[in-house]
Amino acid sequence: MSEQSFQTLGEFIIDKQEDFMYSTGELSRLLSAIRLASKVVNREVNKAGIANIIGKVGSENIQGEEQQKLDVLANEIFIEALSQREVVCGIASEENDDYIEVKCGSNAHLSKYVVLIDPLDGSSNIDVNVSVGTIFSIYRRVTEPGSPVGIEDFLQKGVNQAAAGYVVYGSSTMIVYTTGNGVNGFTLDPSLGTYYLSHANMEFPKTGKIYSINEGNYIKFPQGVKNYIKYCQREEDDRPYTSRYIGSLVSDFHRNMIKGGIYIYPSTSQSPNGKLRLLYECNPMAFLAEQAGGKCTNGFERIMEIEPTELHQRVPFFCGNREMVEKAEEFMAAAA
Ligand code: AHM
Ligand code: MG
Repeated sequence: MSEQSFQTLGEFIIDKQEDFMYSTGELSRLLSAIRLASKVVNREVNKAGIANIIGKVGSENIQGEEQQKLDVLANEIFIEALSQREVVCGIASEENDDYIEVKCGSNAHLSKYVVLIDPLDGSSNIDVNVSVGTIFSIYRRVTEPGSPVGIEDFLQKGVNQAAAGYVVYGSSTMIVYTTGNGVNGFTLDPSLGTYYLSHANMEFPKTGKIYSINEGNYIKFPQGVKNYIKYCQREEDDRPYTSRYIGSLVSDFHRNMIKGGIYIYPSTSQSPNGKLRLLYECNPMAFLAEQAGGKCTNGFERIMEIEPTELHQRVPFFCGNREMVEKAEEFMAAAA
């Protein structure tokens, strides 16, 4: 193990604080709050199987408390960690209809950051013991600090992100994030409860051979996507490619960034904007992808330049190796 491997996430955050112009340490404190909340969620995710058993026993007692769903619990854990530490002035979550104004303490409303979060993405995978993740996106507010946060603080283009990242609760738990100076990954040592820098300067390999898409929906896909899938399957040059789809965006993205691949959730005949949310899922992944040398579009235009119009807006999503995304875009343009 190199000496660098012993750098903890806490040390890394402090080291990098100087990279930000006019830094007051606020973004560092915010990232530390996310780091802490992720450990609590990790503990809950890890005992999901056993908690279920306890829940069944518990439901027989007089209190009759129901087992809380993990995505609801994860939402509460992140919101609490972020608001109690007074490191943000507002939070928008995939789990909540509207954004939350944080005004619990004297400093919160002076904070200059808002967070958008998908607290437990792919949560339908929990029942079958498959990896899930948390996705977060951080912006500087556009309204004056001291005034109440407004919807315009959240409806910002992805290019304005100050930081973004994800936690993958997998065979090991990792935090991967960017503040616009590359992408770094940290693996949790569960015995110490400490994240260590394990993947410095993560980058997509130049070429990739994996395509990730829910092919069960093939019949509903646009012609360009159908043609691209056929291209991936053709026996020619370095093809056919390998098909891998977990159905958990964070895990599919993580694998593709390490091994080289493309993830697609396109529009379908039933859902013209696809399934994934621009603000909670696509923008943060796009920021990470671009920082790792990849590309992210809706099939035609850059995800991070789409003007958001509502909090829960959905967009078609093509994300991964630059070359692969550009090839898919060629098929989309040809069939448009
Ligand atoms: P969720 O936010 O409701 O969990 O949905 C997002 C998830 C992604 O993690 C995953 O890539 C996708 O939905 C899978 O959708 P499908 O089952 O339609 O393929
Ligand atoms: Mg989600």
